[in-house]
Amino acid sequence: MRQARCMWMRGGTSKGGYFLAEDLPQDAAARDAFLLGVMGSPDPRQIDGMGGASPLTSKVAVVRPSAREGVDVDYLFLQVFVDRALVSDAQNCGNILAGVGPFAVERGLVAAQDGETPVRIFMENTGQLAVARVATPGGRVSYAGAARIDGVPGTAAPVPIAFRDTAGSSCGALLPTGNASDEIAGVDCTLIDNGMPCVVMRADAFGLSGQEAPEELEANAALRDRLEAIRLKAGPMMNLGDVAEKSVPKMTLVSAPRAGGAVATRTFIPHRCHASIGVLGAVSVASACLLPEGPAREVAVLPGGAEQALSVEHPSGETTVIATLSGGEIAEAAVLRTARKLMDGTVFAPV
Ligand code: NQM
Repeated sequence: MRQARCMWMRGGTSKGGYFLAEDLPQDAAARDAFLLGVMGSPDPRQIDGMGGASPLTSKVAVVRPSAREGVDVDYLFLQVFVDRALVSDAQNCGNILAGVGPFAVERGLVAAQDGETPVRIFMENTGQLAVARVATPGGRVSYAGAARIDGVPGTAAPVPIAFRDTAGSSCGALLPTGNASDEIAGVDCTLIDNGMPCVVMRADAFGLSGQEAPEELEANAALRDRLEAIRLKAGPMMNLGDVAEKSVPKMTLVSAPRAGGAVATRTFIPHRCHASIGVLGAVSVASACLLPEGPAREVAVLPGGAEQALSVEHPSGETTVIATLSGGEIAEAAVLRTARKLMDGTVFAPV
């Protein structure tokens, strides 16, 4: 049995293990084998591990003090696949990111201020910076508060997160093909990356309303096959190479908003349908809505102004992306998340 110090946290609408880099095996193959054991993968039920049998609850944050100027900590996100023996650093995660600030303060990597502590986080997966504000009344992390996010019951302390320069995080450019719209397998797609590579398509291109429940969409084998065929073609077009074994790009179906928001979404991540939407996924889809043309713009209702609060509707409510525009482009995107410490202790795995 191998063991490691670990904190289990909910970050936004995801959940996973948070580790200091020094507490994990330094060799990547040994680290990944350990994390598969921790989660109980590969197994659709993850019965022999901590994972929750969903990609949203089979996630890991590896955090270390940063050697970079003006940065507090470096954060590496790892997706532990549920039913495959695969650990991937090919994507970032803005939900798990919400727990990184509190974790860094709790582990003493960042000195807490009285009131609120900004934590500057370098996101290693994409080489970009996020600033999270952690509630620290009396110099201690507080998880209690009045902030509410859809997809999580109850309320908690707010963790506002700001992103800058996320365009082209993994694909090299906001629009890796240079186009707002490309046709793949007869479907009009926006291939976009503003923090998360996404393929954005109209739900009605698949004969859907865009309001279907995730379970109904997941049960639709013909839809899943069509989406995967498009995804495998989109990967190389987005400079992501062969994406057969990667969890990006995400596949988002958009339709007109129904609840007063900017756009309605259903997102495959990429094979399971998300219960809500990823944070950086929402930033990328909101960015697609702001393009002058393309499938998202065709259905979106935009609030207008230099600072636009774009409410991205999803199966369990909405995620608001505050986009600050400069010269028609998004200069900064901010989201409100919450996080909760669930367990602090030692986790074990057979390897
Ligand atoms: O897009 C799920 C999540 C995510 C990723 C996924 C995320 C993001 O909800 O920033 O948060 O798309 O795999 O945690």
